[in-house]
Amino acid sequence: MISIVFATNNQHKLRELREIAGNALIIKSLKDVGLDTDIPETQETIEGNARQKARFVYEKTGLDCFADDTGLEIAALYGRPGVYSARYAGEGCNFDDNIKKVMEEMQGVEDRRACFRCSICMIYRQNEYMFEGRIDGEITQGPSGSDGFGYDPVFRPDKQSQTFAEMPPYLKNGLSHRGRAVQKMLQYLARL
Ligand code: ITT
Repeated sequence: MISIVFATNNQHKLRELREIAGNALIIKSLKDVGLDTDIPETQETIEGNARQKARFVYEKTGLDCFADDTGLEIAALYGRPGVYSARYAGEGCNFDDNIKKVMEEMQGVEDRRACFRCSICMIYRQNEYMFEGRIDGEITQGPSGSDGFGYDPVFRPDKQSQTFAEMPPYLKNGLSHRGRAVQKMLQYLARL
């Protein structure tokens, strides 16, 4: 059984990863491997940030690991919040602050198309791999639902009647940017 460290400080992502991977992988948290530190995230693309986070944890631990960087890209906002999704409403902001800012900027905007993009960088047996996942959808008029995290209450995937936050986790994970990127990673590992 493959054991791999997930280079994240986001407990919601960790929970989703364990749900998606099921019995296919043993996913260790940073805490499990005794790493209690903020991981730098200073790049200008989600791919760059995923790589930076995975390399940081690999350099500190020497263990097989992967990192996920995700952005919500809203067409009418020229791709924002994008790589700035975590701190969109400013330093120290929370999920509600970010949603509030997006709702204000999208007030009265007709074109509500958006997508989530997830980049995963995996370092496995000293080699580096990238996996991508994307889901298209739209920004709702207001938040709805209490599952998930981040922007889930205001994102409804195409062809769905519920926001990610209204869906049970297995449904979100079956459709989501992260679910798609992780499936590619699992398929790759299964072939090795
Ligand atoms: P790590 O870097 O420690 O993994 P983070 O929360 O900083 O955690 P990201 O930079 O990848 O992670 O994520 C940016 C933000 O995008 C995140 O804080 C959420 O607000 C949002 N986000 C990420 N994945 C999401 C998802 O599946 N659904 C809704 N929002 C999400």
